[in-house]
Amino acid sequence: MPRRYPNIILTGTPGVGKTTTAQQLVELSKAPETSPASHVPLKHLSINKIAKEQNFYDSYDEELETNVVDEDKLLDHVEELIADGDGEGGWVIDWHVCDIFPERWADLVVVLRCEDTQVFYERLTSDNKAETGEKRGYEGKKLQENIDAEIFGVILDEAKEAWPNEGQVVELPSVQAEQIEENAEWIWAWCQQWVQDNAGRSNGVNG
Ligand code: DAT
Repeated sequence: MPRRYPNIILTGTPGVGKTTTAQQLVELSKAPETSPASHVPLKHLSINKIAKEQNFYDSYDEELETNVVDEDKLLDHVEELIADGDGEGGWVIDWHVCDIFPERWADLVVVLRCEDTQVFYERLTSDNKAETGEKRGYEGKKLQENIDAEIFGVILDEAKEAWPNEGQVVELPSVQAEQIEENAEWIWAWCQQWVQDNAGRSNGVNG
């Protein structure tokens, strides 16, 4: 059955602002001024959180100081989650990896970018993770690899390869604080438009 609400993958290098943006987006979708016609219930699906809670870790990469996720276990679990509620959609899937997800899971892939290297460096070394509030404190190889990945747009390339159709992948800048809200609003408007364009598909009405 077609989805009633769109699924979005929100991706980008760690520290670009995925969690903060996803949280704002979900808040926007709950705003009381939303009219019933434009009601799009969005749910934040943090893959980091799931991997941690379900302990989907395979091993630990000492060099990159990071847990390695068992992708098969993770995909099975997320597939079950998003099939819930008759697969009505409305999931905002937030992770720094996107190309392991099946193409059919997402109606839009948003890649957040922080192309100001100084700002990004400061975020990775000093900022707190929006997810847990803990210091990110990246250093050494982990810091360098993430900075390089952001400079070269690695995740954007991966997203474009996995979702090759025109308009499926959108790149949004996330350097300045006000861009968090602008991006959340842009995605929110896109969701409402999607629902309008797809109305009737899921209720048996054929135009
Ligand atoms: P991610 O989920 O991509 O790892 P995050 O949402 O945890 O990133 O954000 C990391 C930190 O950077 C957090 O302290 C909030 C801050 N931040 C994110 N996007 C920002 C932006 N556009 N401007 C200023 N600060 C931002």
